[in-house]
Amino acid sequence: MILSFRWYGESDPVTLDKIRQVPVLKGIVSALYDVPLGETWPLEKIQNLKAAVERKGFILSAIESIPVHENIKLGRPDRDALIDKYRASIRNMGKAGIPVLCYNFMPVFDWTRSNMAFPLPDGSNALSYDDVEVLKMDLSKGTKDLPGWSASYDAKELQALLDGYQELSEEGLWENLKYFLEKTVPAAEESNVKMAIHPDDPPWSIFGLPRIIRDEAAYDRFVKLVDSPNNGFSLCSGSLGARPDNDLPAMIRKFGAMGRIHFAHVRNVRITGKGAFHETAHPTESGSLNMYEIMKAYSDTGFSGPMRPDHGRMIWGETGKPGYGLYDRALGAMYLAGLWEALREEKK
Ligand SMILES: [Mn+2]
Repeated sequence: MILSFRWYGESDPVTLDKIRQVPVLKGIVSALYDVPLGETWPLEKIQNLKAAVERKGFILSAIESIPVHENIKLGRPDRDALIDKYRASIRNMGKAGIPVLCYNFMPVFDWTRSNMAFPLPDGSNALSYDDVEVLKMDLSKGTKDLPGWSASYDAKELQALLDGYQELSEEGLWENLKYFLEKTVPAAEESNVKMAIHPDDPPWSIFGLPRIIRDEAAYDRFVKLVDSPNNGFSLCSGSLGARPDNDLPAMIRKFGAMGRIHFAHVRNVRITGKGAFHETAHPTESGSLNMYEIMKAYSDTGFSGPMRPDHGRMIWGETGKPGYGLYDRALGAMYLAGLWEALREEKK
């Protein structure tokens, strides 16, 4: 297992110099943030990113993410041209020797929350989600007023997307995902890149949009879409764990044994009601998930890919990108490293 940390590039206030003072971290997970959506990632830029990470003593263990253009998800006429560019990005990743590509297939909204600074009893704050609050959000002005939403669609663009997905439905989205994978997985195979889809977050439909990568049944279906070891998962415990019916240790054992888990996001979450949860510190006692059993499942299945603490709380007065401060993620990394060391020692 390569314990890793997400870094948002040179403009991230959480610098590589800070990250390298967390003693257990070996890998960095990052992306190019200046390539327009839909364009091919240039080899030279990927190599420069890799060199910047390696200069500080890390390996670039995964790319998270190369975004998938909405027109690919919607199956619009220009999708073939867009997929060709995506394939070229995968080949360039392969040439640069980067082994894992995290991506997602969530329509319009990536991860979604109702409160970016939900107060916890200890005085820290974390991201939270509640279906009731999300239903009250006003989409009539586009995305600009939504919490944590950076890309912007104006009212007309957003409505066109919502209508497009309404018409497409869940089955249509599955078909378009299969189409995308049939074209990209062969490029990943040739390039020695493992494609790793991130689950939807939250793992259920929001705003009437189809969201399909949400539970074990979806994972079963996904691995069969294109039956290749290069077609696998970024298994995110915090995303999938917002559904009490997802048995995470069982899913890790099942898909880990199949060699389909290529990247692990490990964090805890507390379920507070139906369609409601908030993020927490990483330890088991902080939330609803048994982190020991999750880590034991990874250890027992011989997981060797990158793993990272996921979103952290904001603690000690830190401000910055919600979920991506330094302090609580560093605590999370230490906790995961401790569990891992104990599990490895027990095996000896
Ligand atoms: Mn995640």
